[in-house]
Amino acid sequence: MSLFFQFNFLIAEEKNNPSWMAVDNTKKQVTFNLKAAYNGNNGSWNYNGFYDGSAELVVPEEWDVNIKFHNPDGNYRHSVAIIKSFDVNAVPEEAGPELVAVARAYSLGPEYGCLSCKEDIKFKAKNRADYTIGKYAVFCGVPGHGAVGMWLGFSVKQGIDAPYVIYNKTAMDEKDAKPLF
Ligand SMILES: [Cu+2]
Repeated sequence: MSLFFQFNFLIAEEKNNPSWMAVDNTKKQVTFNLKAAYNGNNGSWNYNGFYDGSAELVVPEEWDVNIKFHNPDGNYRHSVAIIKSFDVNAVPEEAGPELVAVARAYSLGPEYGCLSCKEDIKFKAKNRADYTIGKYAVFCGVPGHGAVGMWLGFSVKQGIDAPYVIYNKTAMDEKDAKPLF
């Protein structure tokens, strides 16, 4: 491990337990309540007020994950799809099931999204044999949404015993309303 990596690790990894995360350590289950269009941040294209990877959800490998997705908006469709991480200069324009990187980790028809809808998205935090780096994104698959920032980081990690969330406030505009902590 390089010194640079260690330094980065020390400044970046503040572990948070937000109000929208519920953990059952015995059952190895974590629930994330993700509300699309939580506030006006990023033109309302956000989850719980976060966008552009300003929150990263970190889950131990083999845990059961339930993303309780809620889009209260009746005007803009939104969705959730766990896709591979990407270069921020080459964000996918949309995401259908073919881009989903973790089995069953997507809402119904992620490239279409839904209006005024709720869905439980249940899956196991697993890395595929052909993709072991553990870095993903919670991505709104509706065309144009993820590309303008409607995504959060998502990581599957070995060697941790509880889920947590990392905030990266520098990814947000200082004029933004507070996200849900
Ligand atoms: Cu969206």
